Amino acid sequence: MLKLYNYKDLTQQKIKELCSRKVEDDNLIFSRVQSIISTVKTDGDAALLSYAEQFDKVKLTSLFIGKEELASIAKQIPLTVKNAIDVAYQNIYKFHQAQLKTESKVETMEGVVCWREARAIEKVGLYIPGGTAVLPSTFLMLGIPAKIAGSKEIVVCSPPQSDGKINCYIAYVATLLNIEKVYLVGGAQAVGAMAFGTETIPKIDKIFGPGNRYVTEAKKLVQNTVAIDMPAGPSEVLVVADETANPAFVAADLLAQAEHGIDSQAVLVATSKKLIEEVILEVEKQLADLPRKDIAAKAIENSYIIFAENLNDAMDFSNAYAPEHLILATDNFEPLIPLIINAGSVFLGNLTPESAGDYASGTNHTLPTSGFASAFSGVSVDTFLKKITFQHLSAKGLQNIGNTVEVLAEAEGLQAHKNAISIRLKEM
Ligand code: HSO
Ligand code: ZN
Repeated sequence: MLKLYNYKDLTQQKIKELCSRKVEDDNLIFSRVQSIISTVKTDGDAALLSYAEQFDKVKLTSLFIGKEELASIAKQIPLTVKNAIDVAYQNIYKFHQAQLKTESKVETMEGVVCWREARAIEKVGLYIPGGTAVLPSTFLMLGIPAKIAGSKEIVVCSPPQSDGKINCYIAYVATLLNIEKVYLVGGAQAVGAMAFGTETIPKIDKIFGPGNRYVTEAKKLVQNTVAIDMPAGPSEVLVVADETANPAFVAADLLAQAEHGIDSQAVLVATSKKLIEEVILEVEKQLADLPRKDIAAKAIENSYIIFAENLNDAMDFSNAYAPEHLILATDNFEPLIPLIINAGSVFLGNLTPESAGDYASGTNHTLPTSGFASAFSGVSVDTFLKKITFQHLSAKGLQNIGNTVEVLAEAEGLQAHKNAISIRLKEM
């Protein structure tokens, strides 16, 4: 069950160990993924069809589902789910729409004007996982910012079901986003196909989306050819709690994380021993009733609790861990906000579960894992944009800046740079 540590007793070495995400030997996955990618690169569609037989156990007659069929599959969606997806769509859309900002022009010297304009990455590839859990929510989280950014070509890959189709949730989200086609390709082969292109699947400029170890390894391997959103690992949560936290709520949050996969991690850092005892009991109680209890139990084995004497220590540990999700399970969360240095997404107070952000509050759930929250942001509209800088010099501007550039060019020994200024100044 959950291992318990006392923060005061932890050496720097032990903290480092607790913060390092365990990954088993990658060599086998690496060589398999390498071979899949090179086969897709050389054999194109034929490789994709054969991998579908091998991995998805389905003989595909087409590598994609077109718009009309998507619309007809989408009709099977139960009304309650359709309505829930509609609410999530609106909230995610609203939050991401607000990220589109134009920057003002800056006159750095009289006559010298500089500014930035955003342009969408034209061709983007979205990977929507299938496997043990099909995640239409991930489709919303990637598709909505792509649309808002204005990406022209949105290539969507998702593994086929055993009937060679996709489920009605994915189809419904595709219709909401006005997506032309969903390609029936999963795993490392999907990443290879989008990175290099095949007869059917267009080559894209940037790949987005989470996935299993194979997908993640594949994203790492194609980085010489395409951009990727961020390095991804198993999902994780860290809950900082004090005596105001509700043990049943905390246990539910830890288990929500644990059910994602056996290598997910759920960490509790609490300042109350009473709360810790109650959370341990609650985790056992709630776990017993979960349909995915086998998965969650394995992830819980891989998780731990730390007793910290105060919230400052708790926040220090959290920053060292750099969690993908940070839940502040305390009524008094305001003073803790400025103490947060590393986290992907933060959930404030006892009534804000991570699940809200996973699905529907508006924030994105594609977030940096494995400690990458120390240097990466989650997916947003920005992740689908490039920012291009512009500048314009008027005659006055050239006169004002000319000498500075000439002197610096001379100092660097770059005469041609200097000439590009001098030749113009002479004309004036
Ligand atoms: N917690 C996952 C996102 C997710 N949860 C999708 C449920 N569905 C990674 O942030
Ligand atoms: Zn989740």
